[in-house]
Amino acid sequence: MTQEKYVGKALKRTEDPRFITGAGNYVDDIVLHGMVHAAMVRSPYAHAKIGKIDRDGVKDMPGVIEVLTGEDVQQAGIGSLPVGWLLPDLKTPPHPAIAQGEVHHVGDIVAVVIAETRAQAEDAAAALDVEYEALPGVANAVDALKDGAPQVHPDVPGNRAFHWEIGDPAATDEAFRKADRVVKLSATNHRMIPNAIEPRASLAQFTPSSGEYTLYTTSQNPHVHKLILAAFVMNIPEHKLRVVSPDVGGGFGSKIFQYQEEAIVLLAARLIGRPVKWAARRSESFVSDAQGRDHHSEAELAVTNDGKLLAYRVKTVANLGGYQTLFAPAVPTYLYGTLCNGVYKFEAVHVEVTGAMTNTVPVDAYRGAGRPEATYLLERIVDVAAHELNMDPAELRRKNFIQPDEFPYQTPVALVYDSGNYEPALDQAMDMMKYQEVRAEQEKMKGGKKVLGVGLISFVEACGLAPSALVGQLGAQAGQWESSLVRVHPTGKVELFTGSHSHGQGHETAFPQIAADELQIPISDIELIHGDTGRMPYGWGTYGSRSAPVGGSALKRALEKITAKAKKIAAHLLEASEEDVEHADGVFRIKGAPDRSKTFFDISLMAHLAHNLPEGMEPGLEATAFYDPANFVYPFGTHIAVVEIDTDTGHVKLRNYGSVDDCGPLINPLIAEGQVHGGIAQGMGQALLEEGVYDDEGSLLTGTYMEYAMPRADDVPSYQLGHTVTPSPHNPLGVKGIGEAGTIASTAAVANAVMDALWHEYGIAHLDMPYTAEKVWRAIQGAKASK
Ligand code: MCN
Repeated sequence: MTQEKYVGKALKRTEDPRFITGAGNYVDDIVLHGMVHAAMVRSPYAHAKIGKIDRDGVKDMPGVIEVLTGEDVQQAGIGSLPVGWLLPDLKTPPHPAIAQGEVHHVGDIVAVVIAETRAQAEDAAAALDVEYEALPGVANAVDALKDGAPQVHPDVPGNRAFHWEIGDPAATDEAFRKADRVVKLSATNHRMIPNAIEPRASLAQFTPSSGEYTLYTTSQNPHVHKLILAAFVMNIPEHKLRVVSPDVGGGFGSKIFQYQEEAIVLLAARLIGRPVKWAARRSESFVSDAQGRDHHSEAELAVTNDGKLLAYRVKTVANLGGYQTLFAPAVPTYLYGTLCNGVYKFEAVHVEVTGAMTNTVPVDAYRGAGRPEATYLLERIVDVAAHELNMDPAELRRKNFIQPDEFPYQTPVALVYDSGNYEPALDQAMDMMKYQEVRAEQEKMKGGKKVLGVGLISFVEACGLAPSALVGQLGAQAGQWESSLVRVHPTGKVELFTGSHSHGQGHETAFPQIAADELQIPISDIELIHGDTGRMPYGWGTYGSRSAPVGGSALKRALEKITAKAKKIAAHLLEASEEDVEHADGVFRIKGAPDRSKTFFDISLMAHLAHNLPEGMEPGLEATAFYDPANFVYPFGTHIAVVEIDTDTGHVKLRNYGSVDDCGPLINPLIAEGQVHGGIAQGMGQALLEEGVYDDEGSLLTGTYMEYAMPRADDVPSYQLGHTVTPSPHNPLGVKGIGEAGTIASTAAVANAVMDALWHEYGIAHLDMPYTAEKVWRAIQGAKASK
């Protein structure tokens, strides 16, 4: 019987029935005996000194058990939440679990009320009287760096947390001297607020007899939570903390980091001696989940009149917010600056980034983390150049692509791209989207009530984070390998354990697909277990689209150990030499004598019964592997957006969207497409709708869905998706990540489409996102008035 192939098959996700029938098990679904509830008292001020906190005023309210403040955290020896990536001269202000003395952003925690029920805790939290002395605040990062700006933290002079650069400034100057033209772009990549379906939640339990804690929390990387919370925050031995992240309803980057609330429930559970749960209200998420993007950049592109891109120079100010969370310093530097080369063959690139503290919610990784910002800026300025040179944007790109025979390709900004072939993706996307016909239609519609814009971008991204030694040299306080344990039970049923975490990415389907092919058994015999540090070997979790290339590769290696041992057992049972045994068609059999075979069940059973094993072989069939990749992986592609703008109202409609992505061989095309679908919606949301807005001093003006516009189904068209396959040469599956590609590409594609329309119609070179009807209408009125 021929064994069914699973990798490459568009299987429906096996986890979905439990999600769509309400059978998921999320943190807030967990109820423990004696559990009580925590409600956070959050600062309404962006910057203020904390005065008297009247705990006694609420202690007699119904159900109230305890009120904790910064003093309690200090007395309990709870450490500051650490930063996990160091840069030279990085200034890192302390980040206590509960603010001590001063608050630094709206939503900073000043006290916590623990009560019998959630309602009682929230009522008392609302009633708690806290005195504040307001201090001047600053929200805009460029303003924060100006002389005389309000000082956010005393130990970060001038609010300048770091200055970082990459690339060769002299070589860049030299290339600029050769240019016929310097194209300039001053652009803001505005603040994004993450909105996973499931708000963050944490539940802590403390067992006094053993001194052990269990933390159920909405994490993308429970092992990292365990390491940091145990070793740096709670100051307890790591083996005394078990972190469980059961079903998690989306993260998009915002659930990578350790948050104040996690330390608070751990401390409260110990002090009170009962399990303590906190679950965010959506309005809390707006002021407490780490936010995204928020750059202001000045970019310059050196070009020749015939369309050669010579060099690129970027100066960026990155807003870090009121504290630095786990990856904050890495996002606008190593994840952003190193990607500024894009898909082009530049002679030189130079990027400078200044990180500024402000009185806003902290900024950290948000799907794509630095790479959407780099792609947006570069692909926007390449379009401005195309417009100035009067060249077709597709042709300008094609002319400057790194060529397929130039890989591995050393860029001027540190990265070595592993493999790529950019032109076929561009061609396929142009064909699929009928690019030339749309351009003709655009000409036809010129001057009408509705006008068209076409946005085309070609991108590359670095994901599958990555060699531990390299990221260590660059400042990461973490390893970047992944582990997998494969446990075969006597009956041949298999459990896969991974340090990766699935919170919407479909690992429970895709990982068993890899295993079913390697073991040649039905996929229904295999189950993936993840998200519990008490059950699996160490791992570094899910972010930077690393689960398939790094976690999947660790799994492949562990599976290979299983099949190697199984083959030895089969040879022994068949009384043949190992070289004469092949693993094919779902059995281990003697080459040339297919009737002499052993099934996976026969072997699993014998491995456990151990009645007849090769001499010296240990019983059991279980293997662990650790995989540390040799490089990042570099997915790429071309995305094309077509927008229609109503010139009377300024309303922008995304009419068509097509993408051709290359993430190497697809493990599960349905899942990969789903990832691209969600990613496109997230990226177009930034271009057209979403914007986190603060007033000058740091009050959040977009703290609810009334002001913060998330994309809805009727904002997006039906996408057209295609792919090319260029394997990564350095991992055993050849796969590259796909989890962020849609978001990395689509913001730039949609932005270019809007600006393409406004350039063709009115000669407007650039507007900052989001392209709301009002903004577009005003720009059109301005352009008409100045004609
Ligand atoms: N895959 C595949 N073939 C490939 C590559 C990947 O079939 N060549 C599949 C993988 O098997 C996996 C999925 O695609 O099931 C995504 O894999 P990968 O690109 O490795 O990304 P991760 O699983 O590491 O997910 C992380 C990535 C990131 S960084 C963010 S942010 C993000 C994203 O995934 N957050 C998400 N996608 C999300 N999707 C949902 N629903 N929710 C989130 O919070």
